[in-house]
Amino acid sequence: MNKDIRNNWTIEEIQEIYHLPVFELMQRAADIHRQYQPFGEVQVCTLLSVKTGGCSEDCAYCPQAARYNTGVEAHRMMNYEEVIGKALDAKIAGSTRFCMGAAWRDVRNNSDFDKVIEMVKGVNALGMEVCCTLGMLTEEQALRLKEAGLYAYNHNLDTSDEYYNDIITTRTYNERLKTLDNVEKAGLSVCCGGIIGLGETDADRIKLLHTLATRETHPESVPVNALVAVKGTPLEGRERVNIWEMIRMIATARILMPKAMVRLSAGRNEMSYEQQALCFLAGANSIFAGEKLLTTPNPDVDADKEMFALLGLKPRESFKAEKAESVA
Ligand code: SAM
Ligand code: DTB
Ligand code: SF4
Repeated sequence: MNKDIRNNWTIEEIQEIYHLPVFELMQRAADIHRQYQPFGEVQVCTLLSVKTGGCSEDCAYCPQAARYNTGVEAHRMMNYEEVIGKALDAKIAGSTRFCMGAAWRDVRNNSDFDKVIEMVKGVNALGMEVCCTLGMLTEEQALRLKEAGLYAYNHNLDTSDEYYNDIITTRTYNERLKTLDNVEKAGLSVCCGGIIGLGETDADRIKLLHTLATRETHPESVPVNALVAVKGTPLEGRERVNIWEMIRMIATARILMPKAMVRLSAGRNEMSYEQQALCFLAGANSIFAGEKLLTTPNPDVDADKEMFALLGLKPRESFKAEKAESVA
């Protein structure tokens, strides 16, 4: 049993790591990173909102919730050709993973889901890792996605169990956990992380990391989002998280889950190259590329290319985890 890959972390141990002096924390994270991840390699993923806005949920951070006036209009599901075109553009621009998002509470067995299944098949045929984030789903729905060629499913826990109800009241933490189990049972790769800057305490962040790092199998990828405070949402006035908080979160995630891809997700648009470099040094090894996340701005592809060149970063090839397993 590898001493670094553990799922018996205690809250106290995580607390201790999270509160280490920054240089010590980063050094520890960088050591683990160097040992478990190819050095200087960063996964480049592209997001596309295939069904935007009009969502029934009350997630306090989300510009797509129908109940807030954020200026995000509700759209019908995008058509197949358009989506495949966007995936191809993303591939040409250097992305190896394509993630399709829908502003749904949960997946329904209807014609929109049939369309997503076709999109998954189409993107998979381009040789990209396909990911979806569609809200809660059953094991049968997860299996249907898997059979269509889905590689990963994103479903965030967002924050601690205790703070969850202050942010979302229209579903429970346990329902989220159940979906993660369904995703795992279907043999899909789990992408699960959270958001900082919602007004949570350090203890909430530590609890979230504890929940992720004590799962029987760690998520294959862990997105760390900084809140994008969107006008019209209940969190519109929140202050931007400071970079050191992002670094603490990333470094702790890296130490707790050495083999996971830790994704520097929302919030990158406001970060300098230097700040992002610190995040990579702290163990982040994945980003979302392209000028839009789902509805909010993200650095453009040329700026990221410049940053990769300046820092000497290399994009990670697709299906690397599977290729490594088949050799072992
Ligand atoms: N509707 C599905 C769901 O909630 O699972 C999938 C799409 S949802 C927009 C995906 C994730 O985006 C959320 O779980 C949340 O972590 C993140 N997110 C949404 N709005 C955000 C914001 N303003 N800032 C940072 N992250 C955000
Ligand atoms: C994740 O953790 N972050 C992404 C992706 N998974 C789906 C979404 C960020 C959304 C930011 C707000 C927006 O653009 O609407
Ligand atoms: Fe809907 Fe997902 Fe936004 Fe919540 S985070 S309002 S479920 S789209």
